[in-house]
Amino acid sequence: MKRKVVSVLLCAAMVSAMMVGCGGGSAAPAEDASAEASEDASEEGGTITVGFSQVGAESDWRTANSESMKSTFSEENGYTLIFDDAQQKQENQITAIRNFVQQEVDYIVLAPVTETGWETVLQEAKDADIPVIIVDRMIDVSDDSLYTAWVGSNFKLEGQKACAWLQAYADAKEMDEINIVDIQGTIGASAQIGRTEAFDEAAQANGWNVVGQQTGEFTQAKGQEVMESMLKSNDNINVVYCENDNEAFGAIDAIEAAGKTVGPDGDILVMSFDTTNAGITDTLSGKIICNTECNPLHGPRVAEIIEKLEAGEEVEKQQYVDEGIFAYGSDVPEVEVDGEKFEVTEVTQEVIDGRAY
Ligand code: GYE
Repeated sequence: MKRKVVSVLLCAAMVSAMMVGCGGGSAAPAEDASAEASEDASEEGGTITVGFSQVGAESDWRTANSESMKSTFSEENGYTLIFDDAQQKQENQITAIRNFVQQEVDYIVLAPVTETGWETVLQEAKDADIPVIIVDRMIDVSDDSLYTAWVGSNFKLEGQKACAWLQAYADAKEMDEINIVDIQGTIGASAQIGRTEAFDEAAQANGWNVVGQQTGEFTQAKGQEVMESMLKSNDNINVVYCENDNEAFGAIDAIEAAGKTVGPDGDILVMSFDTTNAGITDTLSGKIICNTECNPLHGPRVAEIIEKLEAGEEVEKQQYVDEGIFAYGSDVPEVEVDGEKFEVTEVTQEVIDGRAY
């Protein structure tokens, strides 16, 4: 993949020296395409250039994911990474992809903010013969040839595991009723669609009383705001299903500020997804009673796909990551979804210390 190295080196030098873009387009923030990296690349006789359009920096999960991508696609691993933070806006991602096409990168990696609206820009990448790898959330396109491969989580299954845990916990604790709020993720993102779908189905099947359902945009600030307003209008909430850890942190702040308590012996059970380090630490204390894993370490997985493509090998079109479910205490040792059993890990300090993120 040496053919594009010269233009990439020129581009990286231009971006770092003048903060302008290449090929007439506007500059994508190219924090990793430093002149230093370029010099090393030229010494080594060429690297693989990856343009990565990241959703944003909305959550701890996202930070861990960005770090995984940056440490994998490093110059010492033979890559030049052009990293673009889209600040949770699809239009920024579309601009970034167009810049990557102009810069003639070797691969485009896209973590899409929402599922729809990608046809036009991905057709442009296809016309330029640049393979596109989708990571984390999925895209909804009628033509599968618009991307080469996808790797990410089974978000519906994550939600189903979490909901199965709640019903089993409610049975074990003989809870009379479940008055539950769903603080959703970014509407239209696969992680929201899957987790909400599982929630809606479980609420209906188990007769939970859904007190409220509103997006918290996967952020702590919005999670707090939504929980505050839900608490003002409802006195009976006893469970909150947060679609990620950062929303849970915000919800806990709102609950405590309202003079209520969280935890196994408190007023409200807080559930969450991601199992980030801070999230699972709150599960150790019971503040987050159940935390369903969503693994952010996609860098090596994407690199494996690229290495196979470089070697001319076939790659799987879609790959799901294996994930666990973690809880405070051992009231529910396992959950069952569609006949399949999943062990629930009781969080201890050893469990936290033994994790990779
Ligand atoms: O759960 C959330 C992040 O798409 C899996 O996005 C990702 C989700 C993750 O903001 O914390």
